[in-house]
Amino acid sequence: MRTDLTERGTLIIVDVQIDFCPGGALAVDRGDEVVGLINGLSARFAHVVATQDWHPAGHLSFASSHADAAPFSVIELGYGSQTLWPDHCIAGTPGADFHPGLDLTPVDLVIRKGFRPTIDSYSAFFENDRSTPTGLAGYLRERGLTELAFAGLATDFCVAWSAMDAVRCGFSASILMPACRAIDLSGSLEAAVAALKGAGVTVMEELP
Ligand code: VGL
Ligand code: ZN
Repeated sequence: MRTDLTERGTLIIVDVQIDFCPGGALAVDRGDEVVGLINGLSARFAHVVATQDWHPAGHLSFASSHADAAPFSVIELGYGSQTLWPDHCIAGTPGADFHPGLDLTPVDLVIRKGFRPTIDSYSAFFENDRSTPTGLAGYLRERGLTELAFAGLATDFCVAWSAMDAVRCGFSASILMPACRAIDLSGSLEAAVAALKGAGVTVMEELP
């Protein structure tokens, strides 16, 4: 018998936090629109995990940590190129909280990322050196969870990097596009969607 993705799969809710919603420090256009859709999904998925961007003050990914650097400029760091962001999601501050409308009741695990001062972490699985693990792959494997669906913020950064790494780690991955919103810096959304499809991520234009 064919079962629905929601019955087999694990929903991974990416960074639905105050700073990524309108009015926040790194607001994603219409980012708050995902909240109700994600609540509807998480009530139906068998397993739910949420990620939380969680940076110390003075994090190396902040433009304010570099002399004369503008937010949204790109620099080279030891682990590769890094977009410099406005200060956001500082651990323990209100901006790092989940959106108040997000239903956390169905969430089995919250995984924080980006807490090391000198390395960013877009992906739920690895920091931006693409090799330091967050522990999420081990958690999912140990629980026998192999089929992952991603929703949240932002499509072209943390959602895309998470789904790419999921496939790299041997999971199957879908992105639920209606429940994601993008930052879209100089074509980053189009580039991300092409890369996702090339990597074998299922880009779903309708919700399951
Ligand atoms: C994110 C930029 C910086 C995201 C997090 O959640 O997509 N983007 N930190
Ligand atoms: Zn961040």
